[in-house]
Amino acid sequence: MTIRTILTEPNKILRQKSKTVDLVGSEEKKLMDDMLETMYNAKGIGLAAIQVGVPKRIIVMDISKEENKKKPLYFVNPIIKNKNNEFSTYEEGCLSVPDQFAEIDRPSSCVIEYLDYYGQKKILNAEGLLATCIQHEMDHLEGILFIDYLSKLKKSMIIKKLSKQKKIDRIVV
Ligand code: GNR
Ligand code: NI
Repeated sequence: MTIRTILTEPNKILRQKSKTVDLVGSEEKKLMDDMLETMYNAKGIGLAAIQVGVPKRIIVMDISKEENKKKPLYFVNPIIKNKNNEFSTYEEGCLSVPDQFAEIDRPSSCVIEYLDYYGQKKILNAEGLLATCIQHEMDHLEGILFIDYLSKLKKSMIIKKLSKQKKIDRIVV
């Protein structure tokens, strides 16, 4: 397994729409293994393939709290079958928007149909943090970031900060 580089905003690749996976083969499994290791290494709870520059509809997640009881989840070609009319608010962050956090409203629960690591069709009824995270990840598949839900002013301030930080990193590294 290999830790891959996580792309950060501003980066046009993050705005690409990811493509449906035809078959969950060895290449996809290797990608999912790498994504999981990359996510754990970055202390994240979810990661979409586009965040490592691969425009495939693949997501890995692990919302388990205990370090020694890992519960990796793999989602290929996820589709939202149903979502609650009620919303809940979570303070969201994103590995592609480093050190920035904002309260975002999303449907409080949803039903997801997807293929698992073995290409088997599954249905998941998600609520709480799981529902929030899967919706955040599925936004990545459409090229959407959580900052897109903020006011134009807040969003532009965040992008400006991140661009400046990138310039500093370039000089230091
Ligand atoms: O690690 C992450 N934490 C998080 C917290 C609240 C809502 C969504 C997330 S996902 C994020 C990892 C990430 O950027 N996934 O795309
Ligand atoms: Ni994210």
